[in-house]
Amino acid sequence: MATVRGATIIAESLKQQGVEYMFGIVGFPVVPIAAAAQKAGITYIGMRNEQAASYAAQAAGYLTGRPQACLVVSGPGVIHALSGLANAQSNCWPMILIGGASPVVQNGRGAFQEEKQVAAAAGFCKYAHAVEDARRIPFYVEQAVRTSFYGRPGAVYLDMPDDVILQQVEESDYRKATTIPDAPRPQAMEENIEAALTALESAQRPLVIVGKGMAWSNAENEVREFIERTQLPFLASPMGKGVVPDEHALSVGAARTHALKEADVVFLMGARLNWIMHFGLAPRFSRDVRVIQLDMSAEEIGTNVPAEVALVGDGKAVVAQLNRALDNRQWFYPAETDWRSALAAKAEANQTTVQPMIEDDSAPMNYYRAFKDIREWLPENAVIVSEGANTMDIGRTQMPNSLPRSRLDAGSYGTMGVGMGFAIAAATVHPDRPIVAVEGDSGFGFSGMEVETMCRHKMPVKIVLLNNGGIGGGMDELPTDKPIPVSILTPRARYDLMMEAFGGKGILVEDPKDLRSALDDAMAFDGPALVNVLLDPRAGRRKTNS
Ligand SMILES: Cc1ncc(C[n+]2csc(CCOP(=O)(O)OP(=O)(O)O)c2C)c(N)n1
Ligand SMILES: [Mg+2]
Repeated sequence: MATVRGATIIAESLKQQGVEYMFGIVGFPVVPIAAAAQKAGITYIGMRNEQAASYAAQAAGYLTGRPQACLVVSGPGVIHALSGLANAQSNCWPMILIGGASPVVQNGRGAFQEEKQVAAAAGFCKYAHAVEDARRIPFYVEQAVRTSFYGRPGAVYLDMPDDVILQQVEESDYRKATTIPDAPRPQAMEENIEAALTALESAQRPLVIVGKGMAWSNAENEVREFIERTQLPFLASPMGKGVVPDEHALSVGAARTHALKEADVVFLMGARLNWIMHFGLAPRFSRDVRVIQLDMSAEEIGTNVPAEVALVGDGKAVVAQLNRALDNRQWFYPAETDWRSALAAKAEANQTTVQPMIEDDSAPMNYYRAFKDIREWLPENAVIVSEGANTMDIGRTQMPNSLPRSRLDAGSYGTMGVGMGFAIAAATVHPDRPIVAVEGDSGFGFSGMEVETMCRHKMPVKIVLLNNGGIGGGMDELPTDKPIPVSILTPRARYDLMMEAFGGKGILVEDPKDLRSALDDAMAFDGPALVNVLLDPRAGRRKTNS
């Protein structure tokens, strides 16, 4: 009778449950798992830090629709990866972390890299469990993977002790689990569908907010149809961008502040009223705003603002219900209203404010001038990764998305250091699409070593680094007569040479007149490239120098 090792059972179970990608760092005791995963046909990407690996796994999960794996060693490896669990939970993205663990027989003895891993992970997970016997691996993998992406997605953790990884079991002694079907797509109550449309019809100043829940549920066709048919003004949450193209005529993203403040009825589609949406509260929202809320999770309904109508269900299924219900109504939001005119006027005024910065060709350049060239250069089907403070916030307004699931940023948890892992995940999942990471110099630094991973795997990621020499701003030179201010980094640091060190292409840009050709050279290069764009260290959202 043939025997099988625990490592092989976990690799084959993961593959069977739709795990195609594994990001990690090997060492004790997980080397056999990584090797078995490769043998089982899972793509294994060896990374340089577990944080970045755990960020990569969750982005791959969001992009593929099923959890993808992160594999880490016991003790410090698991602890580093907790950042990824927390970020995935906050973003509602699926991922499975597999942590190696000390052998069960050494528990409590002070084993090498021994840690209370299940307890540590549990606080940042939907599900965390230790596997105590190799014969139970198919059961635990099925339960973990299913929990990760059914309902509201999130992180799960499995603890794999060394002796379970190495355990040899008879093939006849364990049973494979069944393959988990796609996630259920529950519909909302019919009466609530009607109530939602009636509430929208009663609005003077309606606004649809499209969140990343709609991107996750692949609802782009349904949401686009709904917006077209109702003619409702909409804006997107940061990662809801592209579900409906940002440049759609009904987008009021360019008048975001005004739209949120003055709307009388808000239809929250797969978005949360958390800090990103100013909690739905005054003064950023109208004090008596009425809310229609669509969410996968019933627990989310009413957070911060009571919902007038609750649509609990899958984004794609529920918007399809709304579209069908529209067949019986002759209603759409009229073409000419005071609300539309006010939003258009506001958008135009906002554009007028930033136009001089866009057109300012002086060196060193400002953010808006840099984004002018980046925007014209960006291919329409690019996956845009972004992190930083100004870099990310200004970039959100200056780089439009026309496709769903094509913007990955610091997200609900506001995490710096996610960008390189996200870019590696995007390059792995979408080898046919351009991957562009627009990074602040601080944001890049958290996981900058991952450029080696990109070079080793010849991933054609294009990094555009907006280098102002600091966290939100820098200095012309480091002071020699006083302590270095807390947010200051090295002025004009040569991050481009980091990319060159590993065989990628690095380009330094000091004058805006050279930016476009540098971007073109980066795109033409067959491999990873980093364009290091030196910005005015005092550049900001508003012009600070004359
Ligand atoms: C893990 C983590 N640590 C620290 C922070 C605090 N933080 C917010 S933005 C930021 C960096 C902003 O600087 P940069 O990336 O250079 O962008 P800039 O605003 O300068 O364009 C930091 C460190 C964070 N959000 N996440
Ligand atoms: Mg900076």
